[in-house]
Amino acid sequence: MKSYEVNFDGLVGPTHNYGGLSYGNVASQSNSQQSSNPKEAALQGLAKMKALMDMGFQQGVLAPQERPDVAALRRLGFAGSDAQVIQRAAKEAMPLLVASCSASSMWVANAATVSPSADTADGRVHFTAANLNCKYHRSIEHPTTSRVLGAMFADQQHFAHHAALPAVAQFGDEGAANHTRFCRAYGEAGVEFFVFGRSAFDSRYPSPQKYPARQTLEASRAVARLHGLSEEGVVYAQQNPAVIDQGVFHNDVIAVGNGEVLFYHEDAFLDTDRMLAELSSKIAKVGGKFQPVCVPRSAVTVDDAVRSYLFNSQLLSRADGSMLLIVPEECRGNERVWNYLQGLTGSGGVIREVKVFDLKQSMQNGGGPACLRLRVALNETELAAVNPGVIMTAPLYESLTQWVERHYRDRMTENDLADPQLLLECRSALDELTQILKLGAVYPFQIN
Ligand code: SUG
Repeated sequence: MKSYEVNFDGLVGPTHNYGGLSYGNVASQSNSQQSSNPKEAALQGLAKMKALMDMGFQQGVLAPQERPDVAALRRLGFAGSDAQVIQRAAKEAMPLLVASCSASSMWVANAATVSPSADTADGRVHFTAANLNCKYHRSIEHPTTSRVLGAMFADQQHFAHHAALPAVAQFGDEGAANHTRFCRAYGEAGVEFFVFGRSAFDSRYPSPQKYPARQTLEASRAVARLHGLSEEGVVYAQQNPAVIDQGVFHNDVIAVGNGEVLFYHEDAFLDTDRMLAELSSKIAKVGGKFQPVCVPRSAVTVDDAVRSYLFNSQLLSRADGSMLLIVPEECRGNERVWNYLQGLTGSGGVIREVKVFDLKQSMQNGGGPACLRLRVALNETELAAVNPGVIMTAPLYESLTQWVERHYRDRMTENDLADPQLLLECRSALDELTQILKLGAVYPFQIN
């Protein structure tokens, strides 16, 4: 049976703004309070989805969330009508209003961890929504994420959904951004690679000194258990705490894998040799030949990687077995990175081509091509069981583009977030979106 990697990209929501909310994420910190352009952000994302679809890749779309999140503000004690809740929060606690307006759900690599059916004990595709518990503005995403994923992958014969892990730092879980799967073919058993930043219960693992390590070993192990993965099909590795302290807040800022290939920076991991040996032997057991591609620090520094987002790229398999790397424009702007990429694609290795995309609006908050997509490996039968409303087609691209043109503002600052009119605009846009994507009622304003 045929199988595919389907990339579901997060559609940027109408409140996209630069709130400076993510300590440890260099771009979010340095662009704090700049004015954003939600319309451009959404169109940049849609252009990437369309381009990948046109290249013959399977492409889907994941809906944004209801923002401002008035219900979250009510839980923090702001009362009255919806407009009053927003006005009171703006007056008394602007940072909380900003957090409740973040369009951060666009980075769907953090929406969930997904294990394909070939790896799981019950033969279903498993999803665990990420609790994103390290940052308040992201911790409020998972209930709606679960409803949206449930509406996209509704067929219980093929899809199993797990609620987010307990919402405490000891189980901090950031989803697929710290998870990679290696396999020979998408429909065959693979090896799932979980990268954690610290251990909550075992002091033998070092922690970063400056910035938070968002993913714990205990969270990764819990997800592997929930998904019914076998010991032989899993490898755990620790991120180098020193790179977390340089702004590598997720593993997908310093490594990306696909098929039998791991493209990573020399400084990405602790105990790299042991990790490579374990990956190699476990991948061999499922019939594959592991191909690590290490980028030396002498060619690209960690700082170059953080600024250019070289590793936050999409590594895609082409029909002839070679691979294509989708990188952000910022890679072309960095001479060392761009030279490295020219050498890489010209070397006759597995990565043959690089394609560049302008995702500046998302990049300025620390979200590159890989952050914007959730990978779901599906066989033909499972793909047919996905809600067809969320699979990208030329007509869907047209209607989403027109929907963005109709509903989105082209400028957003902190003052705009305090405008109660914005809430009404967002709700009417999202109401229409659920009809376009055939999701049914998934937003709090539609179900309460
Ligand atoms: O969680 N930025 C996101 C970026 C997530 C990137 N995802 C992956 N690497 N997979 C984060 O730090 C910034 C929001 C703001 O500051 O307005 C933000 O949430």
